[in-house]
Amino acid sequence: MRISSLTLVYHAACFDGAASAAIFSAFARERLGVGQLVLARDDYGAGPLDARQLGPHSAVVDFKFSADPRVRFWADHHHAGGALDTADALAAYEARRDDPRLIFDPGAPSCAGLLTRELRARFGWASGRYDELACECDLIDAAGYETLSEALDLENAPARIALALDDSSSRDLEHEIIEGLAGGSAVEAAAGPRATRAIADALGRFEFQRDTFCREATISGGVVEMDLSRTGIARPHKFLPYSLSDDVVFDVKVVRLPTGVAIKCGRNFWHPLSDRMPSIGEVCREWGGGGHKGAGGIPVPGGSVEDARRVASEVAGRLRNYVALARSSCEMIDPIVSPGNA
Ligand SMILES: [Mn+2]
Repeated sequence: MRISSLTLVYHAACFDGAASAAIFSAFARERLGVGQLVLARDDYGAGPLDARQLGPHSAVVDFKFSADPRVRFWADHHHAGGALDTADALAAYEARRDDPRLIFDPGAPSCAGLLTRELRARFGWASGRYDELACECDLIDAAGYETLSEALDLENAPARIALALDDSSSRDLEHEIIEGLAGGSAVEAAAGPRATRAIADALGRFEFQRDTFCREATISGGVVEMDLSRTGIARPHKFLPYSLSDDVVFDVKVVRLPTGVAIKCGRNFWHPLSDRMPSIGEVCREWGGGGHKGAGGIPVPGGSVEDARRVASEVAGRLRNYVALARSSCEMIDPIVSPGNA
């Protein structure tokens, strides 16, 4: 079947979303004979997929499914609660379970990796030029770095593009990058005019965050606390707070968002105690928030900065208890590593 025009919805402000869109657009042109591709963005903040932007033939990558029959293709790796977020979407997915055009694996580290594998297996579309990009996405989207310094290394093109996308809401930038990545080279995608500017700006903001964190952070008992509400930083870098000291297991930040003040929390996967810590999303749930094991948030609806700081210090207190507990049980379980025997 030849499709003259296809609308491609991708996960906005995300390297894996852009890479998935790049790979799928190549598949659509080469394999489906699509003449015109219309790119549309959507993001997880805002309920179900925005059906207003769908065309008669649509594909969705790295983003949630929709029961709308115009969604012909779908690929996602987000957990089921996010990817199939409504009863309608879930029922429509179940009804089309055997449709090879629906690709879902919540265990896949990235959607781009999932797409390259499955487009090859299901449609015989093998394009080796995206294998490297898919590996980069597996690393970046699942934060699969061996060390914190690898996670904070911004010398390579994929990491720089990811930082710029993370920090931007520009459709034009995303489209330029998607087109660049479709060519198969992250280095070239990073060299486009919009990307060059966006990367320089993002690196500047990254350094500003580093300085600000050093100034605002209080570290105690394995937990770093920061009030960023007066710094203009609404989207603090996920891993940068862990570089403040070797002893950071968790971070708890007060931020000011357009919707009000909120608390953002994270867990440092590279800390030796991390594996024995509870999911930070579960901890946030106790204060009315949510998230997953590595990152969580708590809204403070209608609250003041002081309210948020109070909640943040309660959460931080709880997290310090978990760290202390793990440290003391570590001494009991394994006397070789206990400080008393060092
Ligand atoms: Mn993804």
